[in-house]
Amino acid sequence: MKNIVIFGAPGAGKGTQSDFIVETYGLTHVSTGDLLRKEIADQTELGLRIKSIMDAGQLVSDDIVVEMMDKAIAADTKGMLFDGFPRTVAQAETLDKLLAKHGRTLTCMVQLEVPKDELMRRLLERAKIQGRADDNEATINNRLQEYNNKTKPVAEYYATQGKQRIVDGLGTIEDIAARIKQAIDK
Ligand code: B4P
Repeated sequence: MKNIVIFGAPGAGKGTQSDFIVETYGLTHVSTGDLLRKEIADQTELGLRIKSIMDAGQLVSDDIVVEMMDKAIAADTKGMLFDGFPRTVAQAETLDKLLAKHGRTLTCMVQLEVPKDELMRRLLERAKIQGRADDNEATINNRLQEYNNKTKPVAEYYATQGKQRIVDGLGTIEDIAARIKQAIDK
């Protein structure tokens, strides 16, 4: 059973490539961004609490996302693709513990590498199509800063474990998917 993390800066293509990975390996897709946005859309108590944090491009607290992941892992029987999680070293450590609790280990972490100007271009393009509240230039800059300060160290965490697979995230969606498959099957 595979358990995989897809990792990268905002706009690197995590959500986009997730569709391909879950289909190829028969995994359950869990996106913390999607789960959090659903809470906001449903106007739950949690949604009301996190809306201003996400609109400002900041990370939601570890406690909230960890609780969501605990439930998601407990409900899964197929193996999982973690999209947008972990985003801090504390979340990465917790993921190892949650997987161990269910007798699982992480197979690998796929890291999509895309230069900053292309990340900005993609997210501003998505803003025109989807109108997501956090896809504007000021908020994207905050999200990239959060990524550099809090999320990038997660890459080192997996490198130390020998689980990091770096993939060039530039090119067509199909070309990148082929590179990801090669990296996972290695
Ligand atoms: P996410 O939903 O994870 O948003 P994201 O980083 O922007 O990535 P996403 O998957 O949506 O975009 P993708 O790169 O696929 O997080 C949003 C917010 O939720 C965070 O800022 C934070 O507040 C909160 N959050 C989520 N998880 C959290 C956690 N664990 N802890 C704390 N807070 C958390 O694609 C971007 C665009 O690029 C798309 O429009 C796509 O069409 C395009 N694209 C993709 N591949 C392309 C390619 N090859 N060429 C051209 N365009 C491409």
